[in-house]
Amino acid sequence: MYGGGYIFEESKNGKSEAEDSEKLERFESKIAAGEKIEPSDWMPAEYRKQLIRMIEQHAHSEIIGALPEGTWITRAPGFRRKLALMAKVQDEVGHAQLLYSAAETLGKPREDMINDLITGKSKYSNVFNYPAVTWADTAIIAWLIDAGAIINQVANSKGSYGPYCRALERICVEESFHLKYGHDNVVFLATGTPKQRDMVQEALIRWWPPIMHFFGPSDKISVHTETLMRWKVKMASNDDMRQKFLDMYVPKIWELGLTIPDPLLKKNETTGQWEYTEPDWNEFKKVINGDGPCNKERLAVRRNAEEKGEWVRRALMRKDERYTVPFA
Ligand code: BYC
Repeated sequence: MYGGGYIFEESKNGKSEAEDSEKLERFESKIAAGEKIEPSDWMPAEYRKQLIRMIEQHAHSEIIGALPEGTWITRAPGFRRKLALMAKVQDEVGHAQLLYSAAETLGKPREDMINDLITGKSKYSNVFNYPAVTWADTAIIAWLIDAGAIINQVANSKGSYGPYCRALERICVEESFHLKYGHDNVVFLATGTPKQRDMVQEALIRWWPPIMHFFGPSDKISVHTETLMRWKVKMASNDDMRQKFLDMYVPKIWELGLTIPDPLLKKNETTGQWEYTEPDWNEFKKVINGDGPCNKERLAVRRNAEEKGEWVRRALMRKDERYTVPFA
């Protein structure tokens, strides 16, 4: 059972509320002590449900996230850029595999997760529903979206669920390479010809609003933050992660002489907080609910991959006599 709405996992098995409360207390004190929860440990059904939702969405984001950059492999400027981009895209798909495995430890089969992705039931990161119009868009994705992802993942790798934290640690190491690759690309363009500079500036203008959305809705309207932070699944709120990103990357962007398309963006030296134009949360909701510029295209590609790859899965799972190796 992975999707039940029960507060106490074992209430269905005839355990008394008192026993459940004891288990909940033990579970919460373990988390408070900084210990990891492992798949075979008792956990409240709501914790399981929230983890599946979040890890699954994260896995989908990696696999769909490979697509905007992936479309540039054939058009990368030069052999070295092509090799690096191929390796990055391959890494992102590998991250999805790690994350699907982590989510599977909570009881949801991978087939169900993929099915929920391609039927539009599950969400994935808003940012991947926008097109990579020019090569410079791939540079901005690799630098700034990977930077945002690292801020989120480094924090959450210190969280409470063992398999997710271990997957995040490994992912962060690879993401750091992606970030360096992205930064190198952006610096190259920003210090290049006027045309290259314009390209990267235009890409930054296109990607800034989705990047501000990337960290999730503001704390005032976030639905899950309170529960997730109480159980140390999320180690920082959406606004705190957004602030950290602005703190680390706005100076680096300005250093390159690029303009961020937000006239209100500035650090309030008294509060130490960045002030910015409130992101358009209606646009965000539209995009995460299937109505962004590329949602249909992204899911169509995934659906096609599922259909075309079915024979490979059948062969590997030895479900189809026609494709099994006779003497294996
Ligand atoms: N996009 O209550 P809230 C990568 C949804 S990939 C879409 O604040 P929560 C990369 C949220 O799911 C790495 N939906 O939620 C790959 C919820 O909807 P439901 C991507 C979003 O969970 C390839 C509703 O809004 N990183 O780096 O507390 C190439 C209310 O939100 C988004 C992850 O996936 C969003 N941005 O916090 C390059 C990190 N934000 O489920 C790079 C893992 C919110 O109630 N996820 N929603 O229908 C998280 O850390 C958290 O889920 C979030 C949101 C911080 C994103």
